Amino acid sequence: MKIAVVGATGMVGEVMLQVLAERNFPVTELIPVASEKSVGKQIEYKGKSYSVVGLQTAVEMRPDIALFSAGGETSLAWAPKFAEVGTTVIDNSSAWRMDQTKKLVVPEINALDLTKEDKIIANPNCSTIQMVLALAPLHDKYKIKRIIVSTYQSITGTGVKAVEQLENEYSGTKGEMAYKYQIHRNAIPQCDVFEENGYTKEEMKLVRETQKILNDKTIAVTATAVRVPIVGGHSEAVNVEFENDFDVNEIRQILHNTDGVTVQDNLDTFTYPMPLYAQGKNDVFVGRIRRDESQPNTLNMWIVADNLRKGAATNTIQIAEYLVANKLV
Ligand code: 11C
Repeated sequence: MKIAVVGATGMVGEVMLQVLAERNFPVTELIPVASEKSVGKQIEYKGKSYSVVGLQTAVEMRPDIALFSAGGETSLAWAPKFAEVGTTVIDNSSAWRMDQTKKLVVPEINALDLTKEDKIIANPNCSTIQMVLALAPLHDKYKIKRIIVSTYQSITGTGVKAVEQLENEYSGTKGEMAYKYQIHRNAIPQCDVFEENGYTKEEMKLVRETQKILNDKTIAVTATAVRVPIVGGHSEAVNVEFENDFDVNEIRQILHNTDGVTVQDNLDTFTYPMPLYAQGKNDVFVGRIRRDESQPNTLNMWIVADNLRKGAATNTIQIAEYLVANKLV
Protein backbone atom coordinates (compact mmCIF):
# COMPACT_ATOMS: atom_id res chain seq x y z
CA MET A 1 0.00 0.00 0.00
CA LYS A 2 1.17 3.46 -0.93
CA ILE A 3 0.32 5.50 2.17
CA ALA A 4 0.31 9.28 2.50
CA VAL A 5 0.30 10.81 5.97
CA VAL A 6 -1.00 14.35 5.60
CA GLY A 7 0.12 16.43 8.55
CA ALA A 8 3.08 14.12 9.14
CA THR A 9 4.98 16.68 11.20
CA GLY A 10 2.07 17.39 13.58
CA MET A 11 1.37 15.70 16.88
CA VAL A 12 -1.22 13.24 15.55
CA GLY A 13 0.81 12.70 12.34
CA GLU A 14 3.82 11.63 14.38
CA VAL A 15 1.71 9.15 16.34
CA MET A 16 0.21 7.87 13.08
CA LEU A 17 3.73 7.03 11.87
CA GLN A 18 4.49 5.25 15.15
CA VAL A 19 1.24 3.26 15.06
CA LEU A 20 1.72 2.30 11.38
CA ALA A 21 5.17 0.96 12.28
CA GLU A 22 4.10 -0.79 15.49
CA ARG A 23 1.20 -2.56 13.81
CA ASN A 24 3.30 -3.48 10.79
CA PHE A 25 0.81 -1.90 8.43
CA PRO A 26 1.65 -3.07 4.90
CA VAL A 27 3.32 0.16 3.75
CA THR A 28 5.15 -0.31 0.45
CA GLU A 29 5.70 3.40 -0.07
CA LEU A 30 5.40 6.11 2.56
CA ILE A 31 4.57 9.67 1.54
CA PRO A 32 4.89 12.14 4.42
CA VAL A 33 2.96 15.29 3.54
CA ALA A 34 2.85 18.68 5.22
CA SER A 35 2.41 22.36 4.51
CA GLU A 36 4.89 24.22 2.28
CA LYS A 37 7.01 25.39 5.23
CA SER A 38 7.85 21.76 6.13
CA VAL A 39 8.54 20.52 2.59
CA GLY A 40 11.99 18.94 2.39
CA LYS A 41 12.12 18.24 6.13
CA GLN A 42 13.23 14.69 6.95
CA ILE A 43 11.11 12.32 9.00
CA GLU A 44 12.03 8.83 10.23
CA TYR A 45 9.94 5.75 9.60
CA LYS A 46 11.17 2.29 10.55
CA GLY A 47 14.77 3.49 10.62
CA LYS A 48 14.63 5.11 7.17
CA SER A 49 14.57 8.80 6.38
CA TYR A 50 11.83 10.29 4.16
CA SER A 51 11.49 13.79 2.70
CA VAL A 52 8.27 15.64 3.41
CA VAL A 53 6.39 16.62 0.23
CA GLY A 54 3.65 19.18 -0.42
CA LEU A 55 -0.02 18.40 -0.98
CA GLN A 56 -0.03 18.80 -4.79
CA THR A 57 3.00 16.51 -5.16
CA ALA A 58 1.29 13.94 -2.94
CA VAL A 59 -1.91 13.99 -5.05
CA GLU A 60 0.20 13.43 -8.17
CA MET A 61 1.79 10.39 -6.49
CA ARG A 62 -1.71 8.82 -6.24
CA PRO A 63 -1.47 7.07 -2.88
CA ASP A 64 -3.84 4.18 -2.15
CA ILE A 65 -4.74 5.67 1.23
CA ALA A 66 -4.19 9.15 2.66
CA LEU A 67 -4.40 9.53 6.42
CA PHE A 68 -5.26 13.18 7.06
CA SER A 69 -4.57 15.08 10.25
CA ALA A 70 -3.86 18.60 9.10
CA GLY A 71 -6.94 20.51 10.25
CA GLY A 72 -10.40 21.03 8.82
CA GLU A 73 -9.52 23.60 6.17
CA THR A 74 -6.82 21.43 4.61
CA SER A 75 -9.21 18.47 4.61
CA LEU A 76 -12.02 20.42 3.00
CA ALA A 77 -9.73 21.72 0.27
CA TRP A 78 -7.60 18.64 -0.36
CA ALA A 79 -9.46 15.45 0.53
CA PRO A 80 -11.65 15.72 -2.62
CA LYS A 81 -8.53 16.17 -4.79
CA PHE A 82 -7.06 12.93 -3.42
CA ALA A 83 -10.42 11.18 -3.81
CA GLU A 84 -10.57 12.28 -7.46
CA VAL A 85 -7.34 10.43 -8.27
CA GLY A 86 -8.67 7.28 -6.57
CA THR A 87 -7.11 7.67 -3.12
CA THR A 88 -9.20 6.70 -0.10
CA VAL A 89 -8.94 9.48 2.48
CA ILE A 90 -9.39 8.78 6.18
CA ASP A 91 -9.78 12.18 7.74
CA ASN A 92 -9.13 12.98 11.36
CA SER A 93 -10.50 16.53 11.25
CA SER A 94 -14.06 17.64 11.90
CA ALA A 95 -14.52 18.67 8.24
CA TRP A 96 -16.59 15.73 7.00
CA ARG A 97 -17.95 14.11 10.14
CA MET A 98 -21.47 15.45 9.97
CA ASP A 99 -21.70 15.33 6.16
CA GLN A 100 -24.58 12.94 5.49
CA THR A 101 -22.76 11.43 2.53
CA LYS A 102 -19.72 10.47 4.66
CA LYS A 103 -19.36 7.63 7.15
CA LEU A 104 -18.17 8.40 10.67
CA VAL A 105 -16.36 5.28 11.75
CA VAL A 106 -15.21 3.56 14.92
CA PRO A 107 -14.24 0.20 13.42
CA GLU A 108 -15.38 -1.94 16.35
CA ILE A 109 -18.85 -0.37 16.02
CA ASN A 110 -19.64 0.36 12.38
CA ALA A 111 -16.82 -0.64 10.02
CA LEU A 112 -19.28 -3.03 8.35
CA ASP A 113 -20.96 0.03 6.79
CA LEU A 114 -17.85 0.79 4.70
CA THR A 115 -17.78 0.07 0.97
CA LYS A 116 -15.37 0.62 -1.90
CA GLU A 117 -17.33 3.75 -2.81
CA ASP A 118 -16.35 5.51 0.43
CA LYS A 119 -13.48 7.69 -0.74
CA ILE A 120 -13.58 10.13 2.16
CA ILE A 121 -14.12 8.48 5.54
CA ALA A 122 -14.37 10.54 8.71
CA ASN A 123 -12.60 9.68 11.95
CA PRO A 124 -14.59 10.91 14.98
CA ASN A 125 -13.42 13.34 17.64
CA CYS A 126 -11.23 11.83 20.35
CA SER A 127 -13.60 12.42 23.25
CA THR A 128 -16.45 10.83 21.27
CA ILE A 129 -14.50 7.73 20.22
CA GLN A 130 -13.56 6.64 23.72
CA MET A 131 -17.09 7.19 25.02
CA VAL A 132 -18.97 5.40 22.23
CA LEU A 133 -16.60 2.45 22.19
CA ALA A 134 -17.68 1.65 25.75
CA LEU A 135 -21.32 2.63 25.23
CA ALA A 136 -22.09 0.83 21.95
CA PRO A 137 -22.40 -2.69 23.39
CA LEU A 138 -24.44 -1.32 26.31
CA HIS A 139 -26.76 0.50 23.92
CA ASP A 140 -27.28 -2.76 22.01
CA LYS A 141 -28.25 -4.57 25.17
CA TYR A 142 -30.11 -1.98 27.31
CA LYS A 143 -30.88 0.93 24.90
CA ILE A 144 -29.53 4.29 25.98
CA LYS A 145 -32.01 7.09 26.73
CA ARG A 146 -29.67 9.83 27.94
CA ILE A 147 -25.97 10.48 28.49
CA ILE A 148 -24.49 13.16 30.77
CA VAL A 149 -20.76 13.43 30.19
CA SER A 150 -18.09 15.63 31.79
CA THR A 151 -14.64 15.50 30.26
CA TYR A 152 -11.17 16.19 31.64
CA GLN A 153 -9.19 16.69 28.45
CA SER A 154 -5.48 16.48 27.83
CA ILE A 155 -3.70 19.53 26.46
CA THR A 156 -2.33 17.34 23.65
CA GLY A 157 -5.81 17.62 22.09
CA THR A 158 -5.04 21.27 21.41
CA GLY A 159 -1.64 20.51 19.90
CA VAL A 160 2.00 21.27 20.33
CA LYS A 161 1.45 24.95 21.27
CA ALA A 162 -0.51 23.90 24.34
CA VAL A 163 2.20 21.47 25.40
CA GLU A 164 4.70 24.31 25.07
CA GLN A 165 2.45 26.64 27.08
CA LEU A 166 2.26 24.14 29.96
CA GLU A 167 6.02 23.53 29.86
CA ASN A 168 6.68 27.27 29.93
CA GLU A 169 4.30 27.69 32.85
CA TYR A 170 6.05 24.89 34.77
CA SER A 171 9.41 26.50 34.30
CA GLY A 172 8.25 30.10 34.65
CA THR A 173 9.32 30.99 31.09
CA LYS A 174 7.35 33.55 29.07
CA GLY A 175 5.99 32.23 25.77
CA GLU A 176 3.10 32.01 23.36
CA MET A 177 -0.28 31.16 24.89
CA ALA A 178 -2.44 28.43 23.33
CA TYR A 179 -5.24 29.16 25.82
CA LYS A 180 -6.68 32.43 27.09
CA TYR A 181 -5.65 31.42 30.62
CA GLN A 182 -2.84 29.68 32.42
CA ILE A 183 -3.42 25.92 32.23
CA HIS A 184 -0.83 24.89 34.85
CA ARG A 185 -2.67 24.37 38.18
CA ASN A 186 -5.94 25.20 36.41
CA ALA A 187 -9.05 23.65 34.78
CA ILE A 188 -10.50 25.58 31.85
CA PRO A 189 -14.18 24.87 31.12
CA GLN A 190 -13.75 25.59 27.42
CA CYS A 191 -12.51 23.16 24.78
CA ASP A 192 -12.65 24.82 21.35
CA VAL A 193 -14.91 27.77 20.51
CA PHE A 194 -18.44 28.48 21.74
CA GLU A 195 -21.48 27.84 19.58
CA GLU A 196 -24.64 29.97 19.65
CA ASN A 197 -26.37 27.72 22.19
CA GLY A 198 -23.67 28.39 24.83
CA TYR A 199 -22.00 24.99 24.44
CA THR A 200 -18.52 24.58 23.00
CA LYS A 201 -17.89 22.88 19.68
CA GLU A 202 -16.24 20.00 21.57
CA GLU A 203 -19.39 19.53 23.67
CA MET A 204 -21.61 19.53 20.61
CA LYS A 205 -19.33 17.00 18.87
CA LEU A 206 -20.08 14.64 21.77
CA VAL A 207 -23.81 15.12 21.10
CA ARG A 208 -23.91 14.94 17.32
CA GLU A 209 -21.18 12.39 16.67
CA THR A 210 -22.51 9.99 19.31
CA GLN A 211 -25.95 9.98 17.68
CA LYS A 212 -24.44 9.45 14.23
CA ILE A 213 -22.06 6.63 15.22
CA LEU A 214 -24.67 4.80 17.30
CA ASN A 215 -27.15 5.49 14.51
CA ASP A 216 -29.80 6.69 16.94
CA LYS A 217 -31.00 10.30 17.01
CA THR A 218 -33.22 9.57 20.02
CA ILE A 219 -30.21 9.35 22.35
CA ALA A 220 -30.14 12.55 24.42
CA VAL A 221 -26.60 13.74 25.19
CA THR A 222 -25.44 16.70 27.26
CA ALA A 223 -21.76 17.48 27.80
CA THR A 224 -19.35 19.70 29.69
CA ALA A 225 -15.81 19.61 28.30
CA VAL A 226 -12.95 20.82 30.48
CA ARG A 227 -9.26 21.24 29.67
CA VAL A 228 -6.91 20.06 32.43
CA PRO A 229 -3.10 20.21 32.68
CA ILE A 230 -2.66 16.56 31.70
CA VAL A 231 -0.73 15.08 28.78
CA GLY A 232 -1.56 11.33 28.83
CA GLY A 233 -5.14 11.25 27.64
CA HIS A 234 -8.73 12.33 28.05
CA SER A 235 -10.85 11.20 31.01
CA GLU A 236 -14.63 11.22 31.10
CA ALA A 237 -17.21 10.89 33.86
CA VAL A 238 -20.16 9.34 32.06
CA ASN A 239 -23.66 9.01 33.48
CA VAL A 240 -25.92 6.93 31.28
CA GLU A 241 -29.62 6.24 31.63
CA PHE A 242 -30.99 3.14 29.89
CA GLU A 243 -34.52 2.15 28.86
CA ASN A 244 -33.99 -1.21 30.54
CA ASP A 245 -32.55 -2.27 33.85
CA PHE A 246 -29.16 -3.94 34.07
CA ASP A 247 -26.94 -5.90 36.36
CA VAL A 248 -23.65 -4.12 37.14
CA ASN A 249 -21.64 -7.34 36.96
CA GLU A 250 -23.17 -8.11 33.58
CA ILE A 251 -22.13 -4.62 32.39
CA ARG A 252 -18.59 -5.33 33.58
CA GLN A 253 -18.64 -8.64 31.70
CA ILE A 254 -19.96 -7.03 28.49
CA LEU A 255 -17.23 -4.39 28.62
CA HIS A 256 -14.63 -7.04 29.41
CA ASN A 257 -15.70 -8.86 26.21
CA THR A 258 -15.64 -5.69 24.06
CA ASP A 259 -12.76 -5.39 21.59
CA GLY A 260 -10.58 -2.40 22.37
CA VAL A 261 -11.90 -1.96 25.92
CA THR A 262 -9.96 -2.85 29.06
CA VAL A 263 -11.88 -2.87 32.33
CA GLN A 264 -9.87 -1.57 35.27
CA ASP A 265 -12.29 -1.73 38.13
CA ASN A 266 -11.28 -3.17 41.48
CA LEU A 267 -11.87 -1.05 44.53
CA ASP A 268 -9.99 -3.46 46.80
CA THR A 269 -6.79 -2.75 44.93
CA PHE A 270 -7.65 0.89 44.08
CA THR A 271 -7.71 -0.06 40.43
CA TYR A 272 -9.31 2.45 38.07
CA PRO A 273 -8.19 4.10 34.81
CA MET A 274 -5.94 7.14 34.86
CA PRO A 275 -4.48 9.13 31.96
CA LEU A 276 -0.92 8.76 33.23
CA TYR A 277 -1.16 5.02 32.60
CA ALA A 278 -3.34 5.17 29.46
CA GLN A 279 -0.69 7.16 27.61
CA GLY A 280 0.86 5.26 24.72
CA LYS A 281 -1.82 2.52 24.82
CA ASN A 282 -4.35 1.82 22.12
CA ASP A 283 -7.19 0.64 24.37
CA VAL A 284 -10.01 2.51 26.05
CA PHE A 285 -9.97 1.95 29.82
CA VAL A 286 -13.18 1.79 31.85
CA GLY A 287 -13.61 1.75 35.61
CA ARG A 288 -15.60 3.09 38.58
CA ILE A 289 -18.55 1.18 37.13
CA ARG A 290 -21.45 1.65 39.51
CA ARG A 291 -25.17 2.17 39.67
CA ASP A 292 -26.46 5.74 39.92
CA GLU A 293 -28.60 5.28 42.99
CA SER A 294 -30.47 8.54 42.47
CA GLN A 295 -32.73 7.19 39.71
CA PRO A 296 -33.65 3.88 37.98
CA ASN A 297 -31.70 2.18 35.16
CA THR A 298 -28.77 4.57 35.39
CA LEU A 299 -25.05 3.87 35.46
CA ASN A 300 -21.90 5.85 36.25
CA MET A 301 -18.50 5.07 34.84
CA TRP A 302 -15.10 6.61 34.22
CA ILE A 303 -13.58 6.27 30.76
CA VAL A 304 -9.96 7.10 29.90
CA ALA A 305 -7.96 6.81 26.67
CA ASP A 306 -4.89 8.25 25.01
CA ASN A 307 -6.53 10.88 22.80
CA LEU A 308 -3.68 10.78 20.29
CA ARG A 309 -3.99 6.97 19.97
CA LYS A 310 -7.52 5.48 20.04
CA GLY A 311 -8.87 9.03 19.93
CA ALA A 312 -7.01 9.80 16.70
CA ALA A 313 -4.12 7.86 15.11
CA THR A 314 -5.01 4.32 16.16
CA ASN A 315 -8.67 4.61 15.16
CA THR A 316 -7.66 6.05 11.77
CA ILE A 317 -5.21 3.21 11.17
CA GLN A 318 -7.72 0.59 12.30
CA ILE A 319 -10.07 1.94 9.61
CA ALA A 320 -7.24 1.59 7.08
CA GLU A 321 -6.55 -1.96 8.29
CA TYR A 322 -10.23 -2.84 7.82
CA LEU A 323 -10.19 -1.44 4.27
CA VAL A 324 -7.11 -3.46 3.40
CA ALA A 325 -8.34 -6.68 5.04
CA ASN A 326 -11.66 -6.42 3.22
CA LYS A 327 -10.16 -5.38 -0.13
CA LEU A 328 -12.02 -2.05 -0.11
CA VAL A 329 -8.95 -0.17 -1.40
C1 11C B 1 -9.49 18.42 21.91
N1 11C B 1 -10.96 16.86 20.82
O1 11C B 1 -9.06 17.62 22.76
C2 11C B 1 -10.07 17.95 20.61
C3 11C B 1 -8.98 17.70 19.62
O2 11C B 1 -12.30 17.60 16.26
O3 11C B 1 -10.62 16.29 15.98
C4 11C B 1 -9.44 17.14 18.31
C5 11C B 1 -10.37 18.03 17.56
C6 11C B 1 -11.14 17.25 16.53
O4 11C B 1 -9.44 19.62 22.03
